[in-house]
Amino acid sequence: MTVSAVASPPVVVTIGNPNTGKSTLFNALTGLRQKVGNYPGVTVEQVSGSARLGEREIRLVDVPGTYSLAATSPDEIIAVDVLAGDIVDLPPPAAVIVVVDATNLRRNLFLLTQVLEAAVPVVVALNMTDRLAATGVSLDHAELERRLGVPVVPIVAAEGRGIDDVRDAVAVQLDTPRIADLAINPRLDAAVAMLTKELAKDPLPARHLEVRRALIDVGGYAEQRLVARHGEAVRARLEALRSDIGSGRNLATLEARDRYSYIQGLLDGVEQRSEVTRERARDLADAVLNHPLSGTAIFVLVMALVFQAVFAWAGPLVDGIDYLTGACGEAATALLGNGLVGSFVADGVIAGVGSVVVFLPQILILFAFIIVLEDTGYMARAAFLMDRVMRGIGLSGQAFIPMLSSFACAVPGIMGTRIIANRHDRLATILAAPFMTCSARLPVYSLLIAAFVPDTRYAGGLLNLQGLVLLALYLLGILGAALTAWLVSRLYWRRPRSRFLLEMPPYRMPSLRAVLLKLLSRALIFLRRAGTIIFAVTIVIWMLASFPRAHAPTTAAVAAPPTLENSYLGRLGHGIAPLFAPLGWDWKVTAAVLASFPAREVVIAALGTIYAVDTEAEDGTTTLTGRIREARHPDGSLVYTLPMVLGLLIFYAYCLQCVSTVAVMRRETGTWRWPLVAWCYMTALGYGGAYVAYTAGNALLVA
Ligand SMILES: Nc1nc2c(ncn2[C@@H]2O[C@H](COP(=O)(O)OP(=O)(O)OP(=O)(O)O)[C@@H](O)[C@H]2O)c(=O)[nH]1
Ligand SMILES: [Mg+2]
Repeated sequence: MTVSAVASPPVVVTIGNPNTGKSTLFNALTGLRQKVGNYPGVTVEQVSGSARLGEREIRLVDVPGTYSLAATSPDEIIAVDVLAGDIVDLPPPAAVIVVVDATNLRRNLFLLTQVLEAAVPVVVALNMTDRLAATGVSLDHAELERRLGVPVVPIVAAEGRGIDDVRDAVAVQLDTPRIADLAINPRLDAAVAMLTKELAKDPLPARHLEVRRALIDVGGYAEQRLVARHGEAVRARLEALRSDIGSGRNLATLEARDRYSYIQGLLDGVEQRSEVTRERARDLADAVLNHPLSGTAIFVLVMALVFQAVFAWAGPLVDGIDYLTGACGEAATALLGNGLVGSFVADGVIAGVGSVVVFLPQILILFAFIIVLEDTGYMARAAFLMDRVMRGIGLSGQAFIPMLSSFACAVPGIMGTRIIANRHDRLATILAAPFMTCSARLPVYSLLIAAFVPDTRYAGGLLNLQGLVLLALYLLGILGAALTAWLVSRLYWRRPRSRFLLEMPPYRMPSLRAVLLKLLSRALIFLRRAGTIIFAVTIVIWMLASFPRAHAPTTAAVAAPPTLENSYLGRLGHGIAPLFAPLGWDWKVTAAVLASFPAREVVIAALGTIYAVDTEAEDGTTTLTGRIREARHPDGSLVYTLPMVLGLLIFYAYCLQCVSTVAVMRRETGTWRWPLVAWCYMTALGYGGAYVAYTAGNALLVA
């Protein structure tokens, strides 16, 4: 090291099995708010933040969970790369915190023993110790620490207990170099040492860890990397060493056998299990929820109730916000007058952005349910149930969690596909994900439903028609996703092979604080979009709708606003309208839909602004719902007829109107090909569906 080297903070990584609380610990140590959830595969990329250990600062890195260093899926590979120091701009870790689920030690220690084979300081964070009693396990952690030779710190990350002990232990370990002294298979260790030495002459020397994986995992990630770096000769060398060590037996099988017998020895006398009734309750609940019949029935019931709530509970709140934006608009007009500024604030900003913000309550209600269902562990049961269905349409069961996240937004959904190891399965999921009804579609659906679907109630008020229609639209999205996945898997002539490996998380009482925090972050995402992209598009629409100003022939000072028909927007809209006339749209709908291609909820803001500017259509109603109900074609017929509205809903269910999704598809597939294919395919499907609904609907109405 040169003297001039500026000390950048040492890197410490939290590594461990999925769903063990790594991100929870990371958040506690850094004060950040990474996503946490009660199912495996929540974290799919590495995230870093700084944390303080007394005087000292460290750079803490959170990575996706992995069961083994034999990484196969893109998210697991990230964990291994971070550990090996193979990430650009991220130095190799100076210490590793292995987060271990105390209630599931046997499986968790598998990864730990692999990490211990690297010469890096290790602290074991023994998490979930609050659940030990409930699962009937008692642990002698001091004895475990003695046997492992590295600090074992019992913690409850979710409640912040033991976090300072982790800080102290890491601080000590950072100053104590550790030699890899774990010897599980001496012959393998010797071969690893030998090959590492042989490859050390190359400009990019190989590390022990990587060589070990390359030897054990035939054709795996590590082998491919070694061959890419050191040439084809390595492959033959690996083969020779493998048959040497294993005498013909599979090294991966040997590894599992050796490690588990070592772990058996470690835990003997450390872990005591006793029969506990809580576990039996869990088994009973699982039997009911995972059963194809009772499980499906409960799932459908739960979902139906959730969608009821979206309309039933949000009503008063939506009315309140609607009233407020109306009042704000009127106040702005009263204050600023009917001139350019007044119109800009009232018709542009308030009518546009306000019309989208109105939908915040519904989005929050829907997410409150989804978050609670996730945190209790119910969603993982639903995922298990869907396994057969998913495989039937050509998706792997692992696709469930990414598809589920897509109900919020396709962007995290598509990133979540990193847990899928198989490339084709992953692609099918990426292409299917944008069909799931994201929260940006909810406002569009909700506006049209509130305006055109009567609030009829059934079953003594328990079910209402509006909620059922909304549920149907969600099912329409799922249908589109299923069709797409099926098509993709057909085109590739293959079916997913991998059995579903989702591990059942425990049932938990969700904490109010965690639920509220997640809701807050959803609300902020929504409002941020309203304040940026929606705001910007609204201004553009308002300008296009308010200019050019006609210059009065006399000396009158103020130029008169154009009629909407004669504005730039009107001329543009009229120009493009013929393209969408077959769907029954007038130029105003066309203009609003086109404006919403970058982000679909913009359509609401655009309609809000267009109808607000359109003074001729003014007839006393101030809400957007009222205005679209009254909108008419030049010949006096209503624009929003039932067939047209159905078509519009289908258009929004199927079109890929979201730049962020296109961008993340590009990033995750590494080419423009797939986002382009998806965009054309989805737009064609949306237009086609809308056309069929409109023409068939009209034909039925006439008949
Ligand atoms: N009972 C209990 N629950 C915990 C504890 N720590 C975390 N959890 C919960 O465990 C679940 C998983 O936590 P995460 O931090 O998302 O786990 P992770 O290891 O980052 O998971 P992946 O990113 O999917 O690998 C969440 O529901 C947490 O609230 C704990 O000490 N006790
Ligand atoms: Mg995580």
